[in-house]
Amino acid sequence: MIPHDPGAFTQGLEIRCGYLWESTGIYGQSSFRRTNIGTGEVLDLLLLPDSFFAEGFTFLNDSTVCLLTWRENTAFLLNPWTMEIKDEFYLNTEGWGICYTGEHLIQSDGTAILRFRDPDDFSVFDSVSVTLNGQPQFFLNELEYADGQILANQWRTSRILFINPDNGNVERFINLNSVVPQSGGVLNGIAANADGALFCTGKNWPVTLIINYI
Ligand SMILES: [Ca+2]
Repeated sequence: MIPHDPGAFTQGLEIRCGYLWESTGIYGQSSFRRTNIGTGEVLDLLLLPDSFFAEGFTFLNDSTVCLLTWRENTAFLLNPWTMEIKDEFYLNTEGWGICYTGEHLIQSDGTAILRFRDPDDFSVFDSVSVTLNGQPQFFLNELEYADGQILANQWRTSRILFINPDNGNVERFINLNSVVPQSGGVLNGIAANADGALFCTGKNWPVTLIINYI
């Protein structure tokens, strides 16, 4: 495990270009951060205007990040190296989590539905309902795309679902209950690296856990 800023109300986590990137929520405190992947030290930070509550994010390429907001109907495009907002899309749902397959964006809104969006104009072209043994899985939150599967953290649980993007079936899940730190809030940050490690943190957690998920 590595240290994590306990003041960070984590909403999204992703590994890119050798750094661990994070978004945090709360009106007046919402941020996007570049952190040291080995120490958790915050190296750079963009603070959003007070009227926006940041949610999940994902990289579209090495120099473009798509960052959701919760109820502000806005998805920002920003440059993670200059921390400048470059553009924005209209978001017609609540924003919770988002990941990128390399071809399209997949977005959650707190329900059991995942929407597939075109990265060029953010339009929805498909969606799946996520089920486990036929039962809808609500509160899908922070997402990650790895090994052709969608990984989803289910809000208010320590479960990470492994979802088949073709049909929404949960193929398996892991539960981090036994390793979640005593202090802090819910699990809300999952980021996979290329070696099969999953970095997991949560709202105001003092640490980021590193687990093997394969
Ligand atoms: Ca993620």
